[in-house]
Amino acid sequence: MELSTTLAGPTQRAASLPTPPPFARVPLDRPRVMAVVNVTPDSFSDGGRWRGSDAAVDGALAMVAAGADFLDVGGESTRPGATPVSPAEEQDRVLPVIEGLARAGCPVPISIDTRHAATAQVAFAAGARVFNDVSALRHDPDSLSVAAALMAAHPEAGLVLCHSQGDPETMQNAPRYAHVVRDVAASLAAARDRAAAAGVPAAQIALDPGVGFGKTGAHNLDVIRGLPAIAALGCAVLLGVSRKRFIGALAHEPDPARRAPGSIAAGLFGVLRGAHILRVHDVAETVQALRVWTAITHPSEETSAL
Ligand code: HH2
Repeated sequence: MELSTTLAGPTQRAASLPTPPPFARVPLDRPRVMAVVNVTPDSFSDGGRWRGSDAAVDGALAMVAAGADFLDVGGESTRPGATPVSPAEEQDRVLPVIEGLARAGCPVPISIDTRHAATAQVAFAAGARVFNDVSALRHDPDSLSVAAALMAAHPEAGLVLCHSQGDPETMQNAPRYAHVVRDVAASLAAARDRAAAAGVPAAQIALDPGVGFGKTGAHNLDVIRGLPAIAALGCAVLLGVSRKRFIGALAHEPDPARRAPGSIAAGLFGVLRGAHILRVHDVAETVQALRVWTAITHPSEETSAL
């Protein structure tokens, strides 16, 4: 069998869809990197990484220097089985970092990774311009109206709606779907429509299939393969596979900090299938992989002069 025939199915691109408009002012004409800045004691791979907010600010700016296009600051772990934290505690963790980044003139948009409307509000007041909610505005009853108000007040800002089934505490207890790709795409379409009905334009929305959020390893692989169904919804697509449990299982690597190669493999495949933004811990490694990827997939003056 011809190699091209063998590869036709799984490597098919997201059927030449138009490029979505810039997300939080970042053009999506090439794959972009969102760096994870967790200021939590218990995140599954980088919990406790920073000793204080100054170290987190320095670490985040180093990730920008390494090529990150967004910084995603989070103060609550949403790993499976995580204990929820109060909005007040979450804000104590994230605000000094967002304020420090804003003071330092951070050149890329700062995202706040939160399920709490009040945290999104204070984060925006401190300078954040992306609201990333892994519950797609379902966890906190105020989130829909707050997201709509923030997006209206800041037309250059972005909203990430991420699919999850259940809450972090219980979501990995036997997750079930009739058809995981169809169910996730339908749920994201509904989340987008709900936000649109509240006044958020589709151009300000990115959709994320929520790898690991109420999904088995097989579900995760299916949603990555099925990304064209999500890209077809017409919004920017964000994908977070970095260091996740299914990468560890496939790579036989129990240490999350050693899962960059597997994460990059999954991320690049996601880009081929329609992801515009990869949420990653290993910024320099991912940026290098994407530069080579982009040079091959998007011939330019630079590549023809090699
Ligand atoms: N994954 C995590 C957290 N936030 N946001 C989006 N949009 N997509 C994701 O896949 C996603 C996310 C979980 O990863 P991490 O932040 O590294 O771990 P923890 O939740 O333990 O802090």
